[in-house]
Amino acid sequence: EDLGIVAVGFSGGQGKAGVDTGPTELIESGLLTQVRDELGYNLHGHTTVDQYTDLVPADDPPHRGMKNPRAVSAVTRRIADQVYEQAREGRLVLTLGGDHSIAIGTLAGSARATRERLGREIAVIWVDAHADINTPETSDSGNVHGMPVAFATGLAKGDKEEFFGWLKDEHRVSVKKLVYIGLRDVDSGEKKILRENGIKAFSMFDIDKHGIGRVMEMALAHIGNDTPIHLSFDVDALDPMWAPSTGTPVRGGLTLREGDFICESVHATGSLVAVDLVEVNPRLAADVEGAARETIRAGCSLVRGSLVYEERRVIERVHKY
Ligand code: DIR
Ligand code: MN
Ligand code: MN
Ligand code: MN
Repeated sequence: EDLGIVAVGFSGGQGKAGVDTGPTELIESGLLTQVRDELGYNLHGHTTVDQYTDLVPADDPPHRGMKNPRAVSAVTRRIADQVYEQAREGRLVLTLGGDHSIAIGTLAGSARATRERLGREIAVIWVDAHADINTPETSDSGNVHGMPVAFATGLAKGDKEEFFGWLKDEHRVSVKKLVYIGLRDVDSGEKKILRENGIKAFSMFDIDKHGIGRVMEMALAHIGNDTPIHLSFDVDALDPMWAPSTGTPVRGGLTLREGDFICESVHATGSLVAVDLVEVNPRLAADVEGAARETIRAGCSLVRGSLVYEERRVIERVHKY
């Protein structure tokens, strides 16, 4: 099987340095060699980390309250092309971030390629402690990593070309085919947006109430059978116990096994077209022993889960006889 890689060394969607080193650390820990040698994927695309330095302007003052708006717009525009080029070949695309603003690009690229190739709209499973659906106007922080879902769905509109005006209908995803899992820190403006648009969301409360197995059944039922799925996984969906090295950790999150189960369940549908793993910041939580190493391990586990379900199932098969 073929896998397109996009490795994004970008941190401009939020204020903490170091998240741009996430993909390098994931790759250096052996993620891509495992995917190639153990899971048997043929790798294509950008297996060295892109820093996008040519796209980051020296002067980038706020626009509509957004921080680094020109840089984030230009970088996500290039990411959209990089993902599109892999996806139009019919490859599953793995993007390693970087902060979650990069999903403006990954969703745009996979939505466009899936429209062209299959004549279909993608569904989005957004696994995160946060909803990332602020518009520039509702955002308190001005950080674009809190806005990617708003831009991808068209709830936030770009204006000039250099301020996300390059996003066209072909890049958009539908709020009807969007499902959240793991929410526990949602801004009041975002709650209003979720409510008014009838967006499906499974918070940590729902996971505690129903269990992750039932939540995944309901999430996948909402999307419907046979719909191409883009999985966007923010490592902060995991409890900080498993993923301490991330920019905005929130306690009371998913266990590593619940995170893996989400990825495995999505893989098992056979409908996965793209996976993002974002917000691994090895520079953070340096006071916690082994924090960066454990966060990277967790990230690798999530990616492997999204790419191979059968391998883990073998154990069950062996025990049957
Ligand atoms: C907050 C935090 N809702 C914001 N968002 C984060 O800045 O808009 N997203 N941390 O991952
Ligand atoms: Mn996020
Ligand atoms: Mn988050
Ligand atoms: Mn498979």
